[in-house]
Amino acid sequence: GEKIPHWLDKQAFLNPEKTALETPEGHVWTFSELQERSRQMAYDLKRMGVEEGDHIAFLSGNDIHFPVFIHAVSYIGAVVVLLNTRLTAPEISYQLQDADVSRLFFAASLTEKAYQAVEGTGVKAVECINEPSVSREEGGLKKEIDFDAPYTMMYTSGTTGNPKAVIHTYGNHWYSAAASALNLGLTPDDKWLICLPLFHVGGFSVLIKSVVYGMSVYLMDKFNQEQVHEAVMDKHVTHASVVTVMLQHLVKRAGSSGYPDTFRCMLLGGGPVPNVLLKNCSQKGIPVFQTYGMTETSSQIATLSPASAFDKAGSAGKALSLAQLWIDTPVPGEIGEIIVQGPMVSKGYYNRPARQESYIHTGDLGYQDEDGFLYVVDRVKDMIISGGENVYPAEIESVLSEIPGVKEAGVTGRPDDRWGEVPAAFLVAENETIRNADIYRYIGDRLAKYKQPADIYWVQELPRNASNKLLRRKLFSLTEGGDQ
Ligand code: S0N
Ligand code: AMP
Ligand code: MG
Ligand code: MG
Repeated sequence: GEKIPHWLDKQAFLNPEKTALETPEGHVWTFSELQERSRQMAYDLKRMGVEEGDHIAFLSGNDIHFPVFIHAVSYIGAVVVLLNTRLTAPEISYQLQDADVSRLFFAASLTEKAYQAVEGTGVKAVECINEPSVSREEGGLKKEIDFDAPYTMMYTSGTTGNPKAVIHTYGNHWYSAAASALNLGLTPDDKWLICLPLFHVGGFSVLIKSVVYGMSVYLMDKFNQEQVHEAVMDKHVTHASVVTVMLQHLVKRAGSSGYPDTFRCMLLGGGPVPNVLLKNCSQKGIPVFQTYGMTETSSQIATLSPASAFDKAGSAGKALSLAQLWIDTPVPGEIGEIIVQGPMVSKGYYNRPARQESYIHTGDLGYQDEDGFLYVVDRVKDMIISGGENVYPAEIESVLSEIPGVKEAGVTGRPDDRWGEVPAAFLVAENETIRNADIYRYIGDRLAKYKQPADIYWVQELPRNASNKLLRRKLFSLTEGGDQ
C-alpha cells in the first residue's frame, strides 16, 4: 500500500516545540516530547514481546498516556483493540477472545476488571507502565505508515447481531482527518478539546487529527461541564467534539454572552440531535456543527458547514470532500437507508467476510433535501443510543433469556430526558415467583450499566411475525392494554 512518513516523527520534525497535548491538570507536552515518550513506550512494548501484526488490547480512560500508547503501537505495527471502560469483565472477555488478542494492557485503576476479563482466556494482562523505562534509541521502529495496514479495532454491532470489531487501517484514519480539515478548515492556532472517551472513534479521531495536522489537543480525563466551559472560555480552545447529552449540560452552563470568538466549532455527533438544543445553542451563540458518522466511517462522513448552519438547521450537512453519500430510494427526496462510501470507510469486520461492495449500508434512515443536505430521521437497525453509547437489543435479550425463570425476552428503546433513549425489557416469565430484583441481580455484573433495562414489563407473550421473528417495534403496544 501507499506509505507516508510516520506522522508523529513528521510533526516532531516540522513542529518540535509546538504543543501537542495539554491537560487541565497542567501537563503540556510538545510534539517532540510526545514523540520521545511514544518511541520509548514502543521499545518497552517490543521488549515485552509485542511484534508487528500482534493483536493487543488497551483498557484505559482518557489518561495522558493513552496517546503515548497508541502511537507506540504504530511504531511497532501492532493492532490495538480499544476497549470501552464501562463494559463488565465478561463483556471485555468476549472481545478479547473474538479479536484474538494476545495481551491486554490496562491502566492501574482498572486492574481488577482487567484480571477478571482475562481469566480463563489465555490472554496475558499487563499493567501499562506509564513512565518509559529507558530513554535511548535502539532502532527497529517503523519509519513509515502503511495506509493499507490495520491499526485499530473497535467493537460495534453494525446493523444486527453480535458485537464485532470494526477494523480501521491507517489510511482510513488519515483520510478521515484530511476530509475533516478540508471541510472545517485549519489554522495554526487550532486547539481541539477532547471530552469524549478515546476508546470510541469520535474521541480517538482527534488524536489522529493532531498528528496529521500538527494540531494541539486539550485532553480531559472525562466529561465535566465546568472544565469544558472553563477551557472554552479561558484556554483558547477552538474546537470540541461532543454528543447531545454533553451539549445539553454545556448550553445550560453557558452565559447569555455565549462563547468567545476564538471558539469556532462544537462538533456534535454520535446520535440524534433535538431541534430545541440547536435553537438554544444558536441563541447563546454556540457554533454547533452537526455531524453524521459512525465507527465504520472512522468518525465524520457528513458535516453541516458553518455557512449553512442557519438555513439548514437540523441537517447533518453534506458528505465531506472525500466521501460519497446517497439515499437508497427510487424517489429523490424520500426517506431511505443512508449509504456511504469513501477512503475513510472501514473495509470490514474482523473474522467476518470482507465487504464486496465499495459502499456500506449504514442501517440509518434519512433523506436529502433539494440542495443535497442530509437529514437523519431514524434507524433501520434495532440499535438504541443512550448518551452516545450504543445498546444492541439482541445482546441484552440473550443475557436476559439465560436467567432462570425467564422464558423469553424482548428489548427496545424508549425516550429518556437525560440519555435520549434507554432500553426497556419485555419479559415472559416461566413461573410466578421471579421478580425484577432477580433480573437486576443477574445482569449486574454481566451487562454494562448503560445496557441495563430502565424498565421491565412482564407480559404474556412477545409480538412476532409469521416466521416467528421478534417485532421489537411493537413491544410497547403490549403495554397499551395495561398488560404489564
Ligand atoms: C455522556 C457521558 C459523559 C456520561 O458519563 P458520565 O457523566 O461521566 O457518567 P458517570 O459519572 O461515569 O456515571 C454516572 C451514571 O450514569 C451512568 N451512565 C454513564 N454514561 C451513560 C450512558 N451513556 N447511558 C446511560 N447511563 C450512563 C453510569 O453508569 C452511572 O450510573 P450509576 O450512577 O447508576 O452507576 C458518557 O456516557 C459518554 O462519554 N458518552 C459518549 C460516548 C461516545 O463517545 N459516543 C460517541 C460514539 N460514536 C462515535 O464515536 C462515532 C461518531 C463520531 O465519531 C463523533 C461523535 C461525536 C462527535 C464527533 C464525532 C465525529 O464524527 O468526529
Ligand atoms: P457508532 O456505531 O457508535 O459509531 O454510532 C453511529 C450511529 O450513531 C449511527 O449509525 C447513527 O445511528 C447515529 N448517529 C450518528 N450521527 C448522527 C446524527 N447526526 N443524527 C442521528 N443519528 C446519528
Ligand atoms: Mg458524571
Ligand atoms: Mg455510538
